[in-house]
Amino acid sequence: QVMSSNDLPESTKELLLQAQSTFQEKFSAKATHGAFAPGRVNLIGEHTDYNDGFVFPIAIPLVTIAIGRLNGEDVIRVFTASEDVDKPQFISFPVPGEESKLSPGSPSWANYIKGVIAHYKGAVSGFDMVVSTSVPLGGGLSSSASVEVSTHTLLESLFPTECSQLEKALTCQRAEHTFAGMPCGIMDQFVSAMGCRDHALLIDCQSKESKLVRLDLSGKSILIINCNVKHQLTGSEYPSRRQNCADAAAALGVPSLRSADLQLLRQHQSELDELIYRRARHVISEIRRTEEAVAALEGGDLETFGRLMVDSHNSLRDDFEVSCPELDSLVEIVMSLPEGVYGSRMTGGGFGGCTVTLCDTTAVDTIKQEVTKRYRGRATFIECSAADGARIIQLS
Ligand code: GAF
Repeated sequence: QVMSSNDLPESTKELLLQAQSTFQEKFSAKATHGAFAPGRVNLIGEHTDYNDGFVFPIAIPLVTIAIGRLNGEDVIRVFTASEDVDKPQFISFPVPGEESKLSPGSPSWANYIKGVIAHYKGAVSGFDMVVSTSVPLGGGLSSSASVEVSTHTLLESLFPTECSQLEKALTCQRAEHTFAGMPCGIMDQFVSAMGCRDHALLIDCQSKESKLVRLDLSGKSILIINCNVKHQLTGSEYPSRRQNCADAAAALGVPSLRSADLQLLRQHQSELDELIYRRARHVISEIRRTEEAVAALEGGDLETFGRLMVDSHNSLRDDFEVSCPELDSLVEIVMSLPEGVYGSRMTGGGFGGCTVTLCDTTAVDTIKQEVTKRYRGRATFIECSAADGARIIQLS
């Protein structure tokens, strides 16, 4: 999957040009190989991926660019153009081999890159690399997956090897587990690798099969609103939710919550801790909602799709407890508009980040005005379409 730099969307082209000039400046040479990988927004199916459930994300036109060049030495040098990362922005380390295994450390931004190099299927030799992104860092739009998948795609270009898209997503997920310490599911890396323009991706996280669902947005918009708050997620909350789900599945006697239904859950209610019961109720109902939402979209029923988005938000807020006052307030403001809004919900892991809203394009300005007037913090808006997944870029 190779794309000429001339065919890139304008915003990606601009980011690439900046990365190329940074590369020239830092390494006194021209980059010869390049790749990009997008961030994502999940339309519905939250905290279901690590329960073998369904998710329904799109890749977005915000991307990470990774460009590089073989350096003929036994060293890998990486510069990040992002300034709001822990310093230094430049690191170098020996090419991993028998004597020098890669390990995570500081600066933390480099762990995503080192992790992918460490787990890459092919043999790697020395190279120089610049990474640059337009995905807001820590904004719940999968900036980390886009760094991992763009790094992997650059490696595929520099060191070609047989590797399926699924293997690539799994390698990047493994990098995040082992080098960034985040026990994420497969959704973010999967859609960053396999997203497709004008389509959402229904991923069955049990079979790891996926289906593209056409997203006809004529007269409609997907509006992402960033609440610009990040409460701690990587720390303890995400792993503890995973544990709650594993405990629930064990108590219900099923391999994962995908195999349970609400009836089974109710039968076991008296033996379950109240918190575990609510966690499971979110996951089980969210898996069902996701299937219903996809069917509604395929049938052109946006009202039902929107209602399920709001049900999803309420369940994440009340049962799974991963929302926060800022996200709740954004959803409430948007849903209080009298017309033009189908649905709105928090998206991604939670505890900050973004909401996603499905609305008529004519309602976008009113939503922005209303949020700007009523939201207590500083919200930022991204109107987005469904974009392509990662590609190798043929540099001109
Ligand atoms: C984060 C994780 F990385 C995903 O795997 C997923 O679990 C998501 O939170 C919640 O749906 O983005």
